[in-house]
Amino acid sequence: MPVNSAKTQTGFTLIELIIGIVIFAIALTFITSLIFPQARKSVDPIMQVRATELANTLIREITAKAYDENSQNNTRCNDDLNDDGDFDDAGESACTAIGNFGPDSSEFRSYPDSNFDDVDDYHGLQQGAGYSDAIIRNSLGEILLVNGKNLYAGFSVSVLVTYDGDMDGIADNDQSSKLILVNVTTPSGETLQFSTYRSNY
Ligand SMILES: [Ca+2]
Ligand SMILES: [Ca+2]
Ligand SMILES: [Ca+2]
Ligand SMILES: [Ca+2]
Repeated sequence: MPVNSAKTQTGFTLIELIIGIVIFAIALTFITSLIFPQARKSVDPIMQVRATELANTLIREITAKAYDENSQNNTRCNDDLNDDGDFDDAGESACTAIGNFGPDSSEFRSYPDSNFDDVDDYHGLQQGAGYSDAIIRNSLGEILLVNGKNLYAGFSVSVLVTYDGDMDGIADNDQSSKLILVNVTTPSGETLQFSTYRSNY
């Protein structure tokens, strides 16, 4: 009966092992450099969609308000009822001066008071990550929660309102339209700008 006389065991030497580890490390670096940018790219569209949702919600809320503080109760500001070229006669009121944009007296957009009632009250509104009001709130001033979690954690939003009567995107002194700019910054620091107009009708 033949017997295996010499059973040689082959293994890796230390040098081979080290070379193997180095090659593996290089391969891993190469693979992750291919995969991770793709992963990051696939996250950004989701953040963009959520930023768009947030901006749309806010724009709907703003455009549903009166054109101006002085346009309440079925009157329009800058309506020259007696055609004398000014807005200070019976039943008339001038639109808010640009310098007075922002919340009018006793107006807030926080909890429990959330009582903005015209478009330019939102001028200067800043909420979310990095701002003194670190919470993005709904129209009632409440934090936006889904299943107890902050729906827009890490997002921030800011609003600017100006007069832009000829609607060319550049502020002017024509008080017949207001340009509403909404900036939303995603948790990754990308800022998306949205805008809309509200006219004095
Ligand atoms: Ca008048
Ligand atoms: Ca107001
Ligand atoms: Ca106002
Ligand atoms: Ca303009």
